[in-house]
Amino acid sequence: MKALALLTTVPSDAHNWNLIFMQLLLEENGFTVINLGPCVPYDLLASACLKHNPDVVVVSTINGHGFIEGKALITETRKVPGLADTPFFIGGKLSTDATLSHLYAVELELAGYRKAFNGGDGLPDFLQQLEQIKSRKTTLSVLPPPR
Ligand code: B12
Repeated sequence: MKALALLTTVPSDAHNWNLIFMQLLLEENGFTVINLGPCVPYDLLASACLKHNPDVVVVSTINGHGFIEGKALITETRKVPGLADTPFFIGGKLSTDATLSHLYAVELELAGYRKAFNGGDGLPDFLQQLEQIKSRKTTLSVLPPPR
């Protein structure tokens, strides 16, 4: 069975070509994708995670509010029982100040993202992370069920 990626963005972000790009990238790299579309409220994301139990959650945001709402997103979602360990990644244009975005990325990782990326430069690293998610799923699926 393919690994499942839940693709989302922050509540204020109305852009969607970035989401289409990420959906195609994830699909080309062997994932089934549920794309929640633009302007996703935190509670909708949490309920989608509980319903679909994704192997990874990918947040793509480019309107410049990612460093604020992305932090609120991970803080809110981590409070939900059952969602403490799901790997979350965030990327795009995290703020309107490109010179500060790498610092915001560190802040987002401290808040709970496995990794935060700025722009397209992080894509090779991101793809490596996806490989790890896929191989973990393969390993788990061949292990015998717990007694
Ligand atoms: C098209 C566009 C729009 C369209 C959106 C149409 C649509 N259906 O999506 C419209 C006109 C509606 C629009 C509106 C607005 N926009 Co606009 N928009 C753009 C524009 C020109 C292109 C965005 C795009 O589609 N890119 C194509 C995708 C494929 O590329 P990408 O998003 O950059 O994604 C790449 C990387 O960021 C990365 N990536 C993305 N997500 C992720 C996730 C992960 C995990 C990883 C690893 C990588 C990654 O990979 C992708 C490929 O390299 C950009 C400027 C630009 N040239 O980028 C401005 C831009 C994003 N918009 C901007 C703004 C400010 C707005 C508005 C607020 C304007 C306004 N005052 O109303 C509104 C937003 C409203 C809202 N609530 O969000 C700013 C954001 C500011 C910032 N971050 O610095 C930009 C950068 C323009 C600018 N230079 O000021 N916009």
